[in-house]
Amino acid sequence: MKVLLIYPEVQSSVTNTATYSLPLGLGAIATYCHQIFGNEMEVKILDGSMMVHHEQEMVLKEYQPDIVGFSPTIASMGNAYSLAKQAKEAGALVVFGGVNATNLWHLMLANRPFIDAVILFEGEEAMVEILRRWRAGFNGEKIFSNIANVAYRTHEAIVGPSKIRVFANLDELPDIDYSLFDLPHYFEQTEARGFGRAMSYYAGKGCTKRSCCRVVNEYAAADYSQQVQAMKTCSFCGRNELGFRTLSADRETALLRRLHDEQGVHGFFNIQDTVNLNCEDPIGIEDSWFRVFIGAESITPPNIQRLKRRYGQHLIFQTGIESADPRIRRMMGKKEIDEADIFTKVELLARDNIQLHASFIFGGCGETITSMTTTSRMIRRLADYPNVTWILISPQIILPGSPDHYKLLEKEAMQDKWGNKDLIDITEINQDFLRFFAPELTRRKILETIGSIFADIRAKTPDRRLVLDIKGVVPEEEKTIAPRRYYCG
Ligand code: B12
Repeated sequence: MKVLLIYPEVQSSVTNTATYSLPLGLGAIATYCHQIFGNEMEVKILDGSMMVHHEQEMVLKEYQPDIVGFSPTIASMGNAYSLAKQAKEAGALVVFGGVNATNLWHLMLANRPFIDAVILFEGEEAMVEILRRWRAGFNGEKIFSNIANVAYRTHEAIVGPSKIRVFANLDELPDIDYSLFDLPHYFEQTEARGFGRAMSYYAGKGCTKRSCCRVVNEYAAADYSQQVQAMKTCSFCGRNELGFRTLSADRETALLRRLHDEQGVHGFFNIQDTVNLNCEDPIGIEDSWFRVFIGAESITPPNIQRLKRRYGQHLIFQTGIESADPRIRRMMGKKEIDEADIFTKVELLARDNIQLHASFIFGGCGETITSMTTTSRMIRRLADYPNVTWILISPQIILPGSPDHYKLLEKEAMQDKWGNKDLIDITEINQDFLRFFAPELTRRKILETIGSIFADIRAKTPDRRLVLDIKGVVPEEEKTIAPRRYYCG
């Protein structure tokens, strides 16, 4: 049984940060299935951050897989469709998974005859069951019927899952087997880009805003969707899981020590949305740095001390500040903190030698020239702090499943335009969003503002390794901004 798992190359939202992240979702699926099927299953993961679309086409052709699984984002969906068509024409079973597919599953099955099934939410158990049935010789819709999380097509209809299953306790999942990735090539890239031997890992899923409910293993599908839609999350977030689950502290520690001792990893990106603030047990790796996500409001002296005790002295906080205007932050679903608060926090971090990677979004609901100017001023000032080492600004991506996407679709004309699209042009949908919800702004104005902030900062910090990064733009737009990405060589 030959399985090929593909993270397609990004097309429409340039983010070269891809070089530090492995497709962990595919790693998780491959690990889980491999554990069940052992050598009966041959599996290969193609990482579009390290190989271009054309190379993926070539491998797909040569490898001749029986089953191909795709994990696209909004920004790589077009490439995913074209590879999926190729795979189907070569006779493979084609399944999609991941957040974007979970949000668009119905349209995808309606519009793309070359997709056999979409696996919603967590894919481990569903994928194992599909492989089991394939191996047993099932065919047609029998491969997919009545499996939790699986949506598929019959001759007559599109069938959604009746049940959703997730791992309430993440400790039941095996550690991702990193040897399934092309690690030599990956480390070559992280080293060439100045990160050293760095690795991404997850220590949890969900975020604190999703933690309103206790996660259980099984839900009726309608109940799960209703609960997801009832959560008050950040307005721009396209994620869709319930709850905030963390690995146990000991599991995280063991994973990190193994990566450190066996793979020589000295830099860790914890991609969990909000770092676990409830654990202080030292991990005991003092020669490595850790980058963690933390909400601006959680940057307090006790939390700093707690995280230093756990992760050591070389900490980097990645914080989505998004806007300096409390009104816009509130609209985005963030806590209402203002400019002065943010600077107090940056100074707190400076005292503890903690670096800040700060990100911002321009063009959220209610954004005006004035609010964007307030944020621009703050960003320019932040660049004066030596411990601020990364500034990322993006025009908002209107992600399927996000509260802002729903809001746009409430407009009748927008429902007609976007309601049936399973391939989204990120610039066009952003322009439509601005017309309705931030009418003082245009995308061009936003890009000009980002360009001028970067030009000013570049002029005043010619010798500093301060990264000026942008995402949510297409390549032609990116050229007009000229980001400064030391990590890209
Ligand atoms: C790390 C990360 C990145 C990294 C690297 C990604 C990589 N190489 O995998 C970087 C920084 C490069 C990145 C870039 C982007 N990202 Co990103 N990223 C994430 C993040 C924080 C974690 C993903 C992760 O690894 N999770 C851990 C794994 C174990 O979980 P998982 O991926 O969800 O996988 C599980 C299921 O989804 C499912 N599954 C996933 N794939 C598949 C495939 C099959 C076949 C099956 C059966 C199941 C399955 O099973 C898995 C195991 O349970 C998520 C947010 C989040 N926490 O999910 C956003 C997220 C995935 N990113 C998102 C976006 C929008 C982007 C960008 C477009 C943004 C930008 N910067 O311009 C780019 C696009 C990059 C691209 N090439 O397409 C969105 C996607 C939404 C959407 N509708 O597309 C997310 C959900 C964040 C959000 N706020 O909404 N990202």
